[in-house]
Amino acid sequence: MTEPGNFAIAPEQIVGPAHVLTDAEARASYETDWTRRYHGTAQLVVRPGSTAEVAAVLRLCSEVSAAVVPQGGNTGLVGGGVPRGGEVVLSLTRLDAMQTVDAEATQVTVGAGVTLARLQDHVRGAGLAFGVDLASRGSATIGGMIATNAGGIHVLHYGGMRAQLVGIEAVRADGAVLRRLPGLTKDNTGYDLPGLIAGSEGTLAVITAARLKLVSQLPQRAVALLAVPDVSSALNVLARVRTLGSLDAAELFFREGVELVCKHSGLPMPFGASHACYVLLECAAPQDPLPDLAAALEGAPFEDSAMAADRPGRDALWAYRERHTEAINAEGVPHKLDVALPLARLQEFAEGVRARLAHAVPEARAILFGHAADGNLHVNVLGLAADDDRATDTILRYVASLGGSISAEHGIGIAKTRWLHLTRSAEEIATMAAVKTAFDPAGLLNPGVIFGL
Ligand code: 2HG
Ligand code: ZN
Repeated sequence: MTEPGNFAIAPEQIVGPAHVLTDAEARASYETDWTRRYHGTAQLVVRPGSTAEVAAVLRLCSEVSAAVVPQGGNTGLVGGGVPRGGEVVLSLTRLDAMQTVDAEATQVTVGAGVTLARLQDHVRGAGLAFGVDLASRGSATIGGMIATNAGGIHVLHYGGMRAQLVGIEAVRADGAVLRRLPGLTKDNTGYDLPGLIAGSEGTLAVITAARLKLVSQLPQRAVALLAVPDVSSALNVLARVRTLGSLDAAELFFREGVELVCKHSGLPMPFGASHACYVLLECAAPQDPLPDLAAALEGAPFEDSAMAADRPGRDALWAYRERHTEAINAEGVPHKLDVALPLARLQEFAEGVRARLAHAVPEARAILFGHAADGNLHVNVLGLAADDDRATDTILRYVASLGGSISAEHGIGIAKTRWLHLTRSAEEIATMAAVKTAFDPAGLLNPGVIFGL
């Protein structure tokens, strides 16, 4: 690691003194992740205001081999956006410009630091919508969401962030700018560099802007919250509704999570009795989807239900799902896993993972919730020290044995590097490492992330 004084010129000369944070108090919020599990000391926090400034700062760091951790809204959950110790944190939140929506192409170009909520408001004003949505929309930035190929609640309808990407502007560690933003939906000219940078978790290049695909607004919405006995019943319900074509979200959660949400939010339990499992379905269409949704659910295996078509009613049902993350955080520092299973193994996993944990790590308290249609479950584990990996090891080995993914939508970060080999072959890991070297031969961008130190 280099000392600040070793830079050829002071970073302040590039970004201005107000945007280089050196004292501990000013750096603090950039040095700890949202869960409080991951933290490290940054040499500096630098906040560039343009792509040219990003390039100049990266060149400066590259000259003295200073490692760089790119950071967006700092909502990542795998420790990939905070320093491990001594790096320069490059905060991209000032890159928050949004171009006028291109209504003909149904695309927009925005800076990496634009939050998802601002993008959603901006495109709504032009009568369009963005295909990705997630609970941390107020803070998560577009650059960070691309870097992690974020998923969220509408993946079943529109795909994840990579699927929304028409073009990208990103800066390599050596300061070279890769700019491809013309908005061509068809362009098979060599390798898909934007697609490769998406999901690379800040290890290949620093994203500065993106050209994004937009989708039609579907103004009529209906939400159903159903209490079901188990995951198999939830999937049965899902299958009935999926054929409607208007299904926009299908979320799954369980008794422990709902109880925690109610405890920390003061919300009443959703139904009179407590139930083992809940599935929340949202349909969206140009015309009111509620009658079709209700008809599709007739005879489905649920124990209780609530439906809403108006905005306050829908938000009230969504709260039971969206408040899981904050309720868990209020209870302690969680270990967060983000796995996907083939749908046919989801019921087996939901039961088996609890049984395995009870046996191997009895003090672990697991809360499961997630995106039913994607087979994506968030396994949050409370009750363990930050460096106690026993639950993670038990769960990820089980996931791999069932043919699942150890990292469905949050990335590997530094949290899961030890287990990368469970679902990627030695040849695949070597090929990924060669790609990393091609972009960043000195290994200065987000060292330790994906591959480990
Ligand atoms: C969600 O689906 C996010 O709400 C966060 O992916 C999941 O907190 C988590 O583990
Ligand atoms: Zn999720």
